[in-house]
Amino acid sequence: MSGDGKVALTLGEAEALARSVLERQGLAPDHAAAVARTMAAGERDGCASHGLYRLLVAANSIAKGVVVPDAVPALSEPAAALVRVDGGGGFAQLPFEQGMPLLAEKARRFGIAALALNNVVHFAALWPEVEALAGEGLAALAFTPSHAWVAPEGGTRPVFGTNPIAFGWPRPGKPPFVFDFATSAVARGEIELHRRAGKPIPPDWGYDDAGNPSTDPVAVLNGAMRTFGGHKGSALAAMVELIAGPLIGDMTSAESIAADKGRMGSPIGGELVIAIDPAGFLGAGLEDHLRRAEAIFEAIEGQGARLPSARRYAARVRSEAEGVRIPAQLHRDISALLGTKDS
Ligand code: NDP
Ligand code: PYC
Repeated sequence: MSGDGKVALTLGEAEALARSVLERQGLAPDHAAAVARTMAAGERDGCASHGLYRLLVAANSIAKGVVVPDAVPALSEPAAALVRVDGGGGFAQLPFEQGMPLLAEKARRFGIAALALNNVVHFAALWPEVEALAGEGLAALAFTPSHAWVAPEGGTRPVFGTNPIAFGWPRPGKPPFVFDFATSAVARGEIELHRRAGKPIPPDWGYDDAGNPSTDPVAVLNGAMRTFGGHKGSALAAMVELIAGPLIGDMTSAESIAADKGRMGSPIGGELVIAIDPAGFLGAGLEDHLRRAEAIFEAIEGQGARLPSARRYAARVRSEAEGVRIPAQLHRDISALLGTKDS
């Protein structure tokens, strides 16, 4: 441990630690490997709320029987341009990895294709998925409901999940343009990190259970979170409920939290991923039009604003050179899951 209360890990150590913990908790090796990859990627890219911290969350979901630890994903093709992977109650990472190649192939064949993940448990960020698709030259969108923790604008009682929306856009010769954010003011994981650190939260993140704005993370976790951007985030959150819930035959956030039955597990339900091959519309004009798109990014960065994903990519470069540093208390809590003592 270093003087600043952090524990340093190489990226290899971070991923191996995650895999060992998950296997020790009873997750089948193929799931453990896929889940560990996404957690280590989150830590690497400076996304602490969806990095190694999620080992504590995943361990709880395994221990409480929320997730099926050895689920075998089942892939099907409901229509020519559609892929479905039934995750059998397991974590979402392996079903996504198994569905993505066929999704990409169909997007190239038809110009646009969609993947529904059903019956999965979701604790993760969505950017690894849209970034992977954009890395294949496809534009991609991903949506998933979560648990009903978020009040609609104008109300104070939870209806929506934190319902993230992610988008990826391929850039010639550059890492993809990616954004990924909750439709709540902030991801719930961020409030949980404030609770762990004993820090107050901004008053516009949520309400206590009496419907009053609160800076106490525990009060807001027990009350209701707020949407981002008022009625606009509220409408987007409703859209995510619909297109990644009933549209794909899966749960809403209210149904997910009811199915959880107080176990405090990660959300259960579905995810919708849409992939679009720019060549489908553009044909021979592909390169010219992708170049025009670059002008948008230049206009943003040219005035000193940053692109979403720029922070992550910079963190990635740093982590690849220096490894990552996690809070010592988090390292202790993770080590406890291995049944070992850290020093
Ligand atoms: P943020 O509010 O931090 O927003 C994240 C997005 O906005 C990122 O793409 C980020 O880019 C970009 N961004 C942030 N600041 C700026 C800026 N100043 N200029 C330009 N772009 C900016 O994230 P959230 O708290 O809303 O969500 C965090 C994560 O939580 C997401 O990855 C999401 O998928 C995950 N989540 C998962 C859920 C699930 O059910 N599975 C539910 C809710 C959230 P950068 O990364 O480069 O900073
Ligand atoms: O941080 O809101 C969140 C979240 C929910 C599920 C996974 N992350």
